[in-house]
Amino acid sequence: MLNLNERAQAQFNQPLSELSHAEIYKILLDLVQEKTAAMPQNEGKRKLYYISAEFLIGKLLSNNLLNLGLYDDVAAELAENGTSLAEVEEAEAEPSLGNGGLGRLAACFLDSIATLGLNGDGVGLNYHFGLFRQYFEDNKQSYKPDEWLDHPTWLNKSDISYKVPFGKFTLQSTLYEIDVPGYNQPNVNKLRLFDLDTVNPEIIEESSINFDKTQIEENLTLFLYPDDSDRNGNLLRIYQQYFMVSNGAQLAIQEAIERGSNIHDLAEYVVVQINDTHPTFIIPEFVRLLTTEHGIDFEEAVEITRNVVAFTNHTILSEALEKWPLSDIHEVIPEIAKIITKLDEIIKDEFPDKPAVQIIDKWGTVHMASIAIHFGFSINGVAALHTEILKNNELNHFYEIYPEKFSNKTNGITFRRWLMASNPSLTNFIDEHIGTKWREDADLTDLLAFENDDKALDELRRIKRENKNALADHLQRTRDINIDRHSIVDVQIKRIHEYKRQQMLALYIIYKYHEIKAGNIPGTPITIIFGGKAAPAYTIAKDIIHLILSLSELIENDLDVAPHLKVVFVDNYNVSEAEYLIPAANISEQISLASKEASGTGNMKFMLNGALTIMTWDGANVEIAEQVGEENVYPFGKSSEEIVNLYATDGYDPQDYYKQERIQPIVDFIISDELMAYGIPERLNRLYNDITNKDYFMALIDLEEFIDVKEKVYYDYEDRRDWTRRSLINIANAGYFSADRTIAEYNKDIWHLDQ
Ligand code: 26Q
Repeated sequence: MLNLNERAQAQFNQPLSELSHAEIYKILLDLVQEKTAAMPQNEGKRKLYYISAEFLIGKLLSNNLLNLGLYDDVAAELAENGTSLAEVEEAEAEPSLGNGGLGRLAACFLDSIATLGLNGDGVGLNYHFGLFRQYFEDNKQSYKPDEWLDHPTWLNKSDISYKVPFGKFTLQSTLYEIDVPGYNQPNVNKLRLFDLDTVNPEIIEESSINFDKTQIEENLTLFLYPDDSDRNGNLLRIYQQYFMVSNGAQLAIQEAIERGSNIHDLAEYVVVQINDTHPTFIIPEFVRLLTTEHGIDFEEAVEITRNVVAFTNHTILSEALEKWPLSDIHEVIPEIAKIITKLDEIIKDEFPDKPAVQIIDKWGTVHMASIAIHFGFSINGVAALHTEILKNNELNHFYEIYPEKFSNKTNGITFRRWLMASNPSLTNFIDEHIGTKWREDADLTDLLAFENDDKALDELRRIKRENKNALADHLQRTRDINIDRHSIVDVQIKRIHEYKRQQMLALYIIYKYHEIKAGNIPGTPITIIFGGKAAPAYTIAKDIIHLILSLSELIENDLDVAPHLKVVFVDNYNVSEAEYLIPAANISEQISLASKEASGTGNMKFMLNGALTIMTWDGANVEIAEQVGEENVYPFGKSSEEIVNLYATDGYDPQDYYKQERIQPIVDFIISDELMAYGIPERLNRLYNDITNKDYFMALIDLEEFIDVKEKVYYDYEDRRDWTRRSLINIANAGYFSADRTIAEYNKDIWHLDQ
């Protein structure tokens, strides 16, 4: 018994049953904070700093209760008092500290690092308004600041603070910390978020996300990825990145010295994993700190740094590989610009005939990935296919020099959040059928024994139905959206990007709309759900949102079609929305253009929750098919080799596909009068022209095959028993995608922390 009622009396002078959700939330927040504050930190000579621009941690109450072993007791006491954790958690604001997969991966990793008892903290920034809060108006994406800090949070203010010297001024940081307990572990780690006391929300213009980009003291930690379409925006990003890494490096060095390092042996005490290139300035920053603050000569400082830093790459898209003009770096951080120039000289001396591996190119642009690969000791990709493409294509010049630095670490997800906390009915089902050992080792294969057990399959169907009801209630309560509770739930949730091909699913919707109009009624009504944000400066991505919202409205208003097909775009998609959507889904849309999705992690969450995957041969989809068997997924589309080859030979022309009989009317519908009644001509025309003339991410190349596979999927769903059987097989084979497995691999091959 936790005696929540006593706490209710002490804190609010009322019994628990009289308190609001927000008040109960506060009680539970305090309870958990007291527990974790009393737990010792993980220890060990060597410590990991996982440094990342994003930590998409989601709400923490359920997850922390679960990891601390308090979940069942709290749930029981709340039930006795007429409420539930789900209701209480509605009062928690989701921290807005991330954007997509890279940020959520960092959060899953923190959970696994703590669960494996490893000595490792996260390091990042405390963005006051996060990315942005997305809402829809006139079928368009609009923006608000995400005011998550106005609610009670898990942040604890520390007394740690560092001076960060920019060229023109010095800023003093404040460190906030969030405790990270592992599952059933006696010790905790921390997520450490640096901030600036002088940040001033007042500088944001009324009902917008615009602000004066030159007021660094006031704007530095306002937003994640502030608009960088002009020079001041670029400079602000450099200010942010340097502020993050300078604090991180100073923290790592100080703590290493406290644990006994004499600085020369820093690499025995510290390993820094940089999450994509955003924290790459930590390399020259270590060199600066070691030389100027700790009296080490330049050569040795470079050598020490090289043994401390490891780099994870999350993309092969060239536009996402960070490059900065040296002059911009010089303007913000002249000392760092000088060190980068010296590092570049080392590389130019060593590899005079290899311009592809240079740090500073002939236009004076600094390639951040080059710094990370030359001056880190490890580089890894995030899925087997992705790592092969890095080695053989994108980063081949580096692989030839440093084959020993390259490795693959296929991504994973924490089963604590993505199964135990978000899908308690399925969790109970698993416990009842195979016991609870899977909670430790993620091995679910014993479920395969129930493949033909009618009782178990019926139970599994009932769970999916319940989760659909929970989703339907949620959409109804939060957005006044009504979905058919008996429909097949088909979901694509991820950042909006052409390579992920939300537009291809939109084109399929146009196809299906006309099929239904023609009288071909699907056996079961279909609900297709999208969620995701478009980067504010990414015009085509915003046009894709507009197309989907316009289609949704058109279908809603068509009384012939509406009973059979519904299209929902969930606004402000985030971790909390995912926790409703994924357990309810029947179909997982993983349809990126082959070779472009580094891994995907949503794909793993859907599989674990019993959805069947429609997939291209891309990222970790390849490994999902390998684990579950090709007969239990729905693959289609061109292979990554074919696509890589098409890019190399400039061999794709959308007109070749547009002219196909089935395709042309679908694409033309984008600019039809019918759709224009709900859409904006400028946007729909722009998207139409892009798809028919450019289609850089080849939405049309796989459309024929996609339509056929979609039709097969809906047809197969009519055999509920066999569908549920394959759903069970998917769940049973998801164990490989546990982040605990991924983290064990990082530790064995890269970090070498004591356990
Ligand atoms: C780059 C240049 C300038 C400004 C911003 C950026 C930028 C910002 C965010 C580049 C990349 C990102 C985010 C990338 C991301 O989320 N990648 C995803 O990482 C997941 C975890 O490894 C993978 O599963 C996904 O496949 C990958 O898309």
